[in-house]
Amino acid sequence: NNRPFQKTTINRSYTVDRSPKILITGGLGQLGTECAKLLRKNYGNENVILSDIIKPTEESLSNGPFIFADILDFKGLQKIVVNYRIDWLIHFSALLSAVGEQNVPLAVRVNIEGMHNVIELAKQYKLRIFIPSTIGAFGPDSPRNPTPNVTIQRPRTIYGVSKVHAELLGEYYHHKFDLDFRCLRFPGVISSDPPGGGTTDYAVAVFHEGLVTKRYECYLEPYTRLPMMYIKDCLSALFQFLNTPNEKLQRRVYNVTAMSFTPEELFSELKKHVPDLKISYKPDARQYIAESWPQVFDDSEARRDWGWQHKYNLERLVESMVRDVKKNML
Ligand code: AKB
Repeated sequence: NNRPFQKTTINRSYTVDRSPKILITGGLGQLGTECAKLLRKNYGNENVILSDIIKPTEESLSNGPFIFADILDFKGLQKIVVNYRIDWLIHFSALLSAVGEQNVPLAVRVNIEGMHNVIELAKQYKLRIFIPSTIGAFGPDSPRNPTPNVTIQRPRTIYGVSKVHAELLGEYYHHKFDLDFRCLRFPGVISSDPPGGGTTDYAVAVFHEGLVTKRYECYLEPYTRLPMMYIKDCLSALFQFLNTPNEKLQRRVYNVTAMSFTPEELFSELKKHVPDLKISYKPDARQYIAESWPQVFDDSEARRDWGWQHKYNLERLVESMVRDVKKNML
């Protein structure tokens, strides 16, 4: 292993001459596998444990440990933290916005009860804990263009409500118990791994369906502007933020983004690569969700406090996605 020797601040109280041991929950969702790859490159394969309750693919098993972990089972989580000597927890398990509306009781269990378990676990074992939040943590009363870091948050989805709850509980545990809670509000993330159940997913699905069938029926209106970012930017924000010393953080929850576009703007960029692509529009309930969310996300505080910078604009994003999806199709 040719990783540089690292001095790592494991939590506020101690710095050790070893890599942190990291557990990723909900590891088989949109971000987990790629996130594990990035962290393993930096901290070593054996130090990053991917977990989920669903069966892994060959790829998810390919470069490091994968284990079963149910976020609703507190004792099971304790066992993992102790047995693997976990230092950092990255908590991806969640039902996204559209699918959450279809099964509210399940979203309450996974997004709220599950989060209660991991945050309590992090407090008990003094873990650094990262929980992603989202543009979905805002609602129709929030300013939409731009949406600043601190403003009114009255979301109208259970997903949004659960994320505001996570933000507030994390901040509270930080102030009350000194928990090293960190949270980024992500926009729609675009990756070649399919997401599932989100409102921004059209911007992923169009690549998968469009490149194969040359057709795509969009469930949002052509003019619906939403903040977005390419997965590489999303994961580098996460990595950089996780490694920012506590003294630099002015807050525990930051907006991050890269760009904002409408379906129409994305499709016209994609048509440069797929000229015979046929688009039609059939808006559904997800339109109402999208219309209550930010159009332009103000992430100036993340840029100022810990140097966040995105690399991918719309043109580079489309170029990379076409390449990634074609590679996966072969
Ligand atoms: C969703 O659309 O639900 C997610 C998100 C923006 O958090 N992709």
